[in-house]
Amino acid sequence: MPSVSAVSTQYPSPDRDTWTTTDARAIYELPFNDLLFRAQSAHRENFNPNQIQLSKLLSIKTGGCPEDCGYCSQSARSATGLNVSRLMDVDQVIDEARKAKDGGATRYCMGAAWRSPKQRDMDSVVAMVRGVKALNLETCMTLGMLSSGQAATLAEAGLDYYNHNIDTSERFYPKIITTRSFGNRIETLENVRQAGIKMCAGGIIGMGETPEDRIDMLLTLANLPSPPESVPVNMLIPIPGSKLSDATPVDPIEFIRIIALARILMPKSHVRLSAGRKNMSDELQALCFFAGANSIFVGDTLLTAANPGSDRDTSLLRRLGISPAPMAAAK
Ligand code: SAM
Ligand code: DTB
Ligand code: SF4
Repeated sequence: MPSVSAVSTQYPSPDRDTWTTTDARAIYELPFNDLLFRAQSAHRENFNPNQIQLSKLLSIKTGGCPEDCGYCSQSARSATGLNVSRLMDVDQVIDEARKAKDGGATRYCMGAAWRSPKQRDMDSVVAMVRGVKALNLETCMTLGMLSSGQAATLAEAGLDYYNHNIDTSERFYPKIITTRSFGNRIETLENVRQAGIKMCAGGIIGMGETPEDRIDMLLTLANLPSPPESVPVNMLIPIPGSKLSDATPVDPIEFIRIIALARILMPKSHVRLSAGRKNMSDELQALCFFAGANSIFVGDTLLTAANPGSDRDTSLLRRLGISPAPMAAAK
């Protein structure tokens, strides 16, 4: 194991050169306490360590998706027994957003089980963005692949964030998804960035990938021309009937190491402890917050799967002395 001093302690300078694979692997392999100390130091330089951002998810169009993502409950190619629904009405989405705001969320994330939005759906999603923004919530959407024109339309509507995950390393990607490529994902991220929408991009841990795949996924994100403002790290929720229903659970210590590495490689980004918290102990979540995670999804449900819910989260945050972060000032 290398000591702290054996690894470069400088971030790429000034803030943004590229990180090398050698550096990232050496940081990941530091003794646990050195790794967490370094991650917590990077965290404190950039954020209030006792605040976390609260987001709420809503599935605005559930199931029947043509893509074959092996982890997902919503792929039409897996027998997950999910009820398929049409795109929700705009008013209903805005009502749900109001409830989320009352529950303390500052960002509202709307997800659709599409390969990409159809032109005929764009008016509705634009109306959703405008309506949710009018409630003084930050808006986020995840609708699959976007053309540059669609990204421009969403930017014009005032969309704050677009979520589009690279999910894993480029090498492991074809083992999980065959209906679109890693390159397709990067193209959409470029379209989002070009349109001036903030980027939310991360991935999933626990799909049978190696530690090197996890590290390479973070390196791809950190080395984008500008890294994502928001980095969701999901722990796989094994969905019965999906291809990954029997995936081997992740070692929690390795999971914490990945959160710490995300914090160090992308010191100014929000790192979201995303799907999978329901299966995590309070202690594991606490260590993830110490390692630099500073955002969560609140509420009983993610898109289709269960989340801890407000009683457990309120109790956990109170016991940790962590409070919800106020909404970022609009730029
Ligand atoms: N259809 C859109 C897309 O794929 O871009 C948006 C919705 S999709 C459900 C959003 C992300 O949720 C996926 O990219 C994946 O990272 C994450 N996700 C989906 N199912 C999951 C599961 N069972 N466990 C953990 N994360 C999951
Ligand atoms: C992300 O990285 N995680 C969220 C959000 N982006 C859209 C989705 C998690 C989905 C978990 C499985 C489900 O609810 O179906
Ligand atoms: Fe469809 Fe998104 Fe699920 Fe893939 S992750 S099957 S694109 S809803």
